[in-house]
Amino acid sequence: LKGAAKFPVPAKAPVAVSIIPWPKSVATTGARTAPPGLDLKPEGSEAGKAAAGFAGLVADLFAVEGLVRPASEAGMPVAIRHKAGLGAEAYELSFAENGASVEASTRQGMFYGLVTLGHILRGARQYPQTFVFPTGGVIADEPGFAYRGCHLDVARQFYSGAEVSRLIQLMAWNKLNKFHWHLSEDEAWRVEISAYPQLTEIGAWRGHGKALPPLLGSGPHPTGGYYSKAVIREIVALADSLAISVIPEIDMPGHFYAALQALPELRDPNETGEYQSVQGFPNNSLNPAHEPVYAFVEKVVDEVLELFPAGIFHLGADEVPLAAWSGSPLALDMIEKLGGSEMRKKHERQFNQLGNHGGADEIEGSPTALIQAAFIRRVHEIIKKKGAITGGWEEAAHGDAVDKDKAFVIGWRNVEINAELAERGYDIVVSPGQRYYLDMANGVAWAEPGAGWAGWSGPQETYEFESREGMSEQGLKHLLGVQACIWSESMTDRAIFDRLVFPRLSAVAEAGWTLPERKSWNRFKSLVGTMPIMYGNWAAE
Ligand code: TNX
Repeated sequence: LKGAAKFPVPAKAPVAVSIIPWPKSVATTGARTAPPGLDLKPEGSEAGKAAAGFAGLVADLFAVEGLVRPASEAGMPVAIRHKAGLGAEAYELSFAENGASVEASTRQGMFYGLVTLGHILRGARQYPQTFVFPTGGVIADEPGFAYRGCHLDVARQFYSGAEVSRLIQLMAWNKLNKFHWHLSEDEAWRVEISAYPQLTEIGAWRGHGKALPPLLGSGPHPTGGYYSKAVIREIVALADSLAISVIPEIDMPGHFYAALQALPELRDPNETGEYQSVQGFPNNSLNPAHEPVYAFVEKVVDEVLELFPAGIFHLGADEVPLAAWSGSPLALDMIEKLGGSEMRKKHERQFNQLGNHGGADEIEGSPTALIQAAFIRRVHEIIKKKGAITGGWEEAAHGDAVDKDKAFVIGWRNVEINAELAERGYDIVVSPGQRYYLDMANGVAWAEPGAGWAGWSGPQETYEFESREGMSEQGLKHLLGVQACIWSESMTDRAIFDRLVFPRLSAVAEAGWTLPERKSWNRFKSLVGTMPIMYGNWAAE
């Protein structure tokens, strides 16, 4: 053929393996045609669990590819066994002419070794001109951070249990290990609480006579929904099989409108006037001065911790309006008790003078902050009493309301806040809106969906952000890791979700796993096309 020379097939395949996030050390040798599926040969019960988790994962994510062979068919043998002395999530993956072995000291490490092998196999199979399957050598790997999270806001849009499971599977394929589940908001309450059925009967739905009028708030989600305890248990078990722990969030005291519509008795009965949240919700915050609130919170904490065995309760604490409770006699009395009559005067009918505010710095030293900190302290004590750790957004650190050794906070408003909080001794997870909020647009092109309050961030900007930068040696000791946050106001359909979440989820995952000196945008860019995304795979319930 005459024109054929113009499009030559590469004579020799480049020696490259496809892995995201990139491992600590890759010393593989040789190249062979991708083998048929893997024949997993676990030794011992932990190895068995890792193998089962992996086999289930690839069966769901890559149904037609058959990465793991059924027992009846011959695949490439993969030994999975215990090896002492490796770190909690570390593994060693060794290759031979016709076989591989995965060694780790934990089930998690074994699972990650298998995931790496799965990446290599898929790459070599699907792009044989680009990626190889090794015949020798070792990949020795472990993550740079212990906390590698992804958060999902299921209030602004409802995601079915199947959709949540699918996201968790994609997290596992990226070696993310913490699923932060944002279960309550102004717009909706999404978790079954037996003691208060109204929370979901009313608070999970909008429309006539329900928590929200159809058009108030963000996002058209006319039907709503919630997770039953049975569904949550299934999802938590799935996550566990994929080395992911689940962190539930009940956002308090702000962002509480739906629950307050369901349980109006939680309001100060004598409250007057209207204050607004930054998103325009009227009187949306749980009142720290109303005593029945604490019995309610204790019940919720109880039931939630019973559902989520990770032993972490994220209490939210973000964006309490500056004028919150300014028309509540109970709150004004509390402010006076804690801060004197001047404070009380400052707060009285504040809603007439000030607009909408969110963020810790804006409320610092304000009357609102005073009683918000008292609220967080009390809820923190409830959580501690149950033996659990408290999570919170950065505002939870306001007024030093939580014990630093029993809590962690997530910095979100800017890229500097994390260094400040770490310096003050808080364990922190880094999730700046500017880089890790996956609802922010990918760019400024006219057709890009997404929000813009924190600017835009393309995959490269997200990838290249380095959370360790600007941290002192002391601060680095408190840096737990990184988190991608999927806020859902913009996720009005699934194509938009995919456009916003992928591949930036993988970019954050690599930032969480791969040491800064091993990160490379060019390598990441050349590999990321092999990563599965949600598109086309949303299972209906
Ligand atoms: C700020 S981040 C919020 C959320 C919004 C998000 C949108 C945070 C703790 N609060 O309520 O969904 O921005 O980007």
